Amino acid sequence: MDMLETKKSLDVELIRNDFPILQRKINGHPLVYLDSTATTQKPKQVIDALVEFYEQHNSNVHRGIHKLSQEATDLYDDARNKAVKFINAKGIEELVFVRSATEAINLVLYSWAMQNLKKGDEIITTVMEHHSNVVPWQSLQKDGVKLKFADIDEQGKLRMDQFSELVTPRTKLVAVTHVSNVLGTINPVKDICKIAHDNGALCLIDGAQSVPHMTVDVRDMDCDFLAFSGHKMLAPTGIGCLYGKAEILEEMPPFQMGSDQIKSVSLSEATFRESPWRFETGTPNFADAVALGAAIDYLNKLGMHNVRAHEKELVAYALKRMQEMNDVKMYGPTNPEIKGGVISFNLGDIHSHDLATILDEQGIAIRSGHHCAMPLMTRLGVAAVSRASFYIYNTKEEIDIFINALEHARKVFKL
Ligand code: C6P
Repeated sequence: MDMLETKKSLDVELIRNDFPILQRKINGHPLVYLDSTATTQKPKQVIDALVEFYEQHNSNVHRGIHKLSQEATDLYDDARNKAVKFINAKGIEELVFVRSATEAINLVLYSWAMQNLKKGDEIITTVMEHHSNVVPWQSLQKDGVKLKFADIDEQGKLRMDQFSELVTPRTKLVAVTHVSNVLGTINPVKDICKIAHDNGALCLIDGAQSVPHMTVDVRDMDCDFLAFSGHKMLAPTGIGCLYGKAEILEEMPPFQMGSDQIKSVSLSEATFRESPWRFETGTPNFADAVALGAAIDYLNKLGMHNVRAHEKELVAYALKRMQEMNDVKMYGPTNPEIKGGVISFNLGDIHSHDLATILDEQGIAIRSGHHCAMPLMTRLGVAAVSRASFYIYNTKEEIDIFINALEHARKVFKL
């Protein structure tokens, strides 16, 4: 037995008991859920928090002075404090609740980039980005803003040599993912932020695939913005966060206009409250925010270093098993130290949708297609890939079931 066998980072059996959906059968087989990169499953602690909120505390926040409204407001404010601490932000003024990572990036587009960028300014990003960190910046090209992409090397690592050359004093924004949702590559975000700052640019990190899986410390990383989604970290859909440095958010106008964000309104004009309220207009998604708070409690209890250690162990095991197979082409690093819990691959010339269908017949959920990363598909020279991704509730036994299913698919397709 090696160290990995003897030193269990998480008690996965206990964890699995918390996830009602893992008791389900799919097509007559126990569910093997290998699609947490798309969205994670929810533990009963999070589901219960949502139910309890609606059953016991539901009321609009920051509006009423009655008891229920006070309770709802306290729970909502607690949830924000939990999110602030989770990423080591300085205070609540740095944490804006949004619907998702995508909306967080769009907030930066509308409230910062559109206000500050002009013709000839440059944004540097990478070929491994999710569409949500490409398409918003493309929309500025019509105003003469240039978008430049750093490439990856043959192992799927960001070419830092090229990236450093692309960032110049013309660069106003660097927008890079922390972890690729396809390659699993963990980017050196601290170095990336430093290079951006040395050239006078701001740095936005897409944390959609890192915040749920590892310790992310915005002060240590020194990013200016960080975007992430609750539904990828055990929480419900429709709640996400934008972190921004206080001094930058304070200078930004609101992205949407309406209620709650307002200090005063006359018939001709309005003045706005400070961050984060200025950016959260209308009735916020307080119930899901409270459930996000419960998800953060759950992850803190496990310990984010244990979450990362468990995923590293699973990805190392899956990589080893897949490397032993014939006809498997994997994309992205094969070193678990620089790879999140994501393996994208193709099996012979089987289309990824066909493979996903065959696996689904055996209760195994993987994702197939372009994974909202079409520029990366073009760079890899493929139309689509299959993707297995792991989280706190996955086991090596499930990886064995997955590998057996791949072997079965090879036979069916006569590879
Ligand atoms: N990736 C996947 O299956 P939203 O949809 O806003 O919660 O997250 C968008 C997003 C942004 N950045 C990265 C790196 C992402 O992986 C995602 C979502 C999912 O890969 C759904 S397409």
